[in-house]
Amino acid sequence: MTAHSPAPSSAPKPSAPAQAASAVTPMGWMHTARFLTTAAQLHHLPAMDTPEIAFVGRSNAGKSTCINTLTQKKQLAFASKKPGRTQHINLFALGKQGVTDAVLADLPGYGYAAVAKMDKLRWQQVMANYLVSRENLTGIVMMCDPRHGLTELDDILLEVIRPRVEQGLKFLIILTKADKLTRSEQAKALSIARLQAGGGEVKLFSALKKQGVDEVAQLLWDWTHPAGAAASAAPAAEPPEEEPEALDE
Ligand SMILES: Nc1nc2c(ncn2[C@@H]2O[C@H](COP(=O)(O)OP(=O)(O)OP(=O)(O)O)[C@@H](O)[C@H]2O)c(=O)[nH]1
Ligand SMILES: [Mg+2]
Repeated sequence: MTAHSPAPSSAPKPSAPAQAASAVTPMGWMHTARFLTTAAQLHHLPAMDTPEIAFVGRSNAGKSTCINTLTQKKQLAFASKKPGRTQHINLFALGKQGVTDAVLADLPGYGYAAVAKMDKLRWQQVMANYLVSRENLTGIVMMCDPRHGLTELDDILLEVIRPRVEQGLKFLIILTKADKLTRSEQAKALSIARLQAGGGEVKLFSALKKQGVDEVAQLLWDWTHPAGAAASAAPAAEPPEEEPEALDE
């Protein structure tokens, strides 16, 4: 594994002018998402100074689906019923063309039993290096299926990122597939995850019911536009809605 520079002591600042970002609501901003690049290895990722938000979590937790739901583009990130669908770090740009003001990173999931041991180790190393050394990383969204709760691998990841979270890296746990839980199960899952999140944010989310979509979009906007966070009251620029994608029954 190649060596990487140490983590920066503070999160990067948004590079685009605040007034460019203020033209849309968080949801309208999400809908500007477009594919940027894909990389199998860390050193293939372009160095950027734009705030980046990484989606991490167990295989099949719903990371790619969450990105597609937030951006309202059903085939932006590859989602699949088969675990292990995402095998590269895929980057998506947000903001108007030419004024990218944030990047979403869809990462391969971990904990998928059918992956060969060497591939697992290689991938864990790539991901740990990414999380520790990606300089423009501003926030981490950990996707967790509340029916399984946080697993041992999630705990290891939390340990890896803890120093950066203590230095100001934003952190959110999304409890996915909330449509599979009753209201009381949702409330219980939320309180358990809040205890495990150590003061970090936790939100329920369902791609099927579009639950939590606005809240997550708002939070990611706030993370990447600290100075312009109030601008979300401005009129929305929303593209037409797409057909829903096939979700787990
Ligand atoms: N019912 C329901 N199914 C969902 C939801 N989100 C994702 N799914 C389904 O869960 C499966 C896995 O979704 P993905 O988005 O591919 O999961 P992933 O975390 O990207 O998986 P890897 O790329 O393997 O790490 C797919 O069949 C999705 O349709 C949800 O909110 N509700
Ligand atoms: Mg995926």
